[in-house]
Amino acid sequence: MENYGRLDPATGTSSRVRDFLDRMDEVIDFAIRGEADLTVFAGDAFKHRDPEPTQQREFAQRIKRLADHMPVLLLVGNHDMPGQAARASSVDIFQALQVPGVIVGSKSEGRVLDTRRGPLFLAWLPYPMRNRLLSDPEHAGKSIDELESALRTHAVDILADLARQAAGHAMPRLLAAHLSASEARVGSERLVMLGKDVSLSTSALADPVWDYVALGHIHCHQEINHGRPPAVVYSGSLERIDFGEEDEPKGFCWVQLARGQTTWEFVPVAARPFRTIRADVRHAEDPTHAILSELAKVDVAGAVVRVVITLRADQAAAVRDREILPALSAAANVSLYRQIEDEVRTRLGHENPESLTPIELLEGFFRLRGEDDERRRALVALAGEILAADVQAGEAPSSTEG
Ligand SMILES: [Mn+2]
Repeated sequence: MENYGRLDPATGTSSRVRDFLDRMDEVIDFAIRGEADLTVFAGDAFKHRDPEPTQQREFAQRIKRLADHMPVLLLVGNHDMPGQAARASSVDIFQALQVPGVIVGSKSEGRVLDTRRGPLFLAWLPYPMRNRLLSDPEHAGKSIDELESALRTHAVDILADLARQAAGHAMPRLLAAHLSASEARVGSERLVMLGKDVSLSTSALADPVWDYVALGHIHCHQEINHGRPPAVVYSGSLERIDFGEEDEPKGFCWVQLARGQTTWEFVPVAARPFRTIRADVRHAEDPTHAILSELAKVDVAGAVVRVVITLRADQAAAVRDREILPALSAAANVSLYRQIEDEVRTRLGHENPESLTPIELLEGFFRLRGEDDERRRALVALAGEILAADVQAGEAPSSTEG
């Protein structure tokens, strides 16, 4: 993820990609220092399935360093996956080169893995992808809802089969999966995915046969089995993707895996902070002075910062960027947003915005932001789903499927 970054001429990579690599180094240093027996990477190595060579090299160097010390499972997430099954994922190269210690989880599987402190049963399920079902003639002509239901059944069947296999092994058992659990809180990745995502209920994952369930896909760290065994845990992303994740801690999970006695902890990493500073200066005599005094309250050192300034149209000339920006020189990245009172109405292109529906307002907002037609339609469709889901939740509070 390169947003809020700038190109670092010394290394040829985005400063934000460097942040992710630095966090990865933190995890690897911790794992090696702590003599970990296994590393589970729960998917989505890159933003796209065709990462640029520099990013591939930096990722590969780190995986190699880790794999020299312990086995590493690289689970394949949706961002790593090609649309067609015959094409390679962004991490298949590790399999092709048979890098010792690296297991690429491109197809679901369970196996006994020997580690320096003994064997465990390790199973994994990569992202359940709708496109893969489409190639099966059994599903030809099905609607999107029917496909979604078929895909969910398919994933649940695989999980049940992996659990049956695990039950035959009297040793610690770990399941890794890359998917949405319907009880999980989601954030900005909802927009990143821009499409419908099949979600499974936590009960399909929380089979007591497992000692720990490691999940990838959702950026927000959370445990979704309410503290009951097994822990079902999204480690979350190592860095923030956008301001929606401003208040989320970032890190990884350190697990002491034992049959029936697993313990785990969340270990925070030094992810780059994101800070939103709001300055409503509509009633200020000197708007620039008022903004500067808001800025002085916040530690912006090294942070990705956005300043949202609310002002009157006649104050525009009194907000002086050349005085504001130097006050933010310690920040890693700065964006200034001006919200001008009254202008909001005319910008929406409607004399009476109060008469617009929430969806129409949102459509107008995305238009103003300059989103292209295709993305705008996708965003509005997603918003429609979210609004509809809220209505459903209100009608049937006992339902956990959303
Ligand atoms: Mn994902």
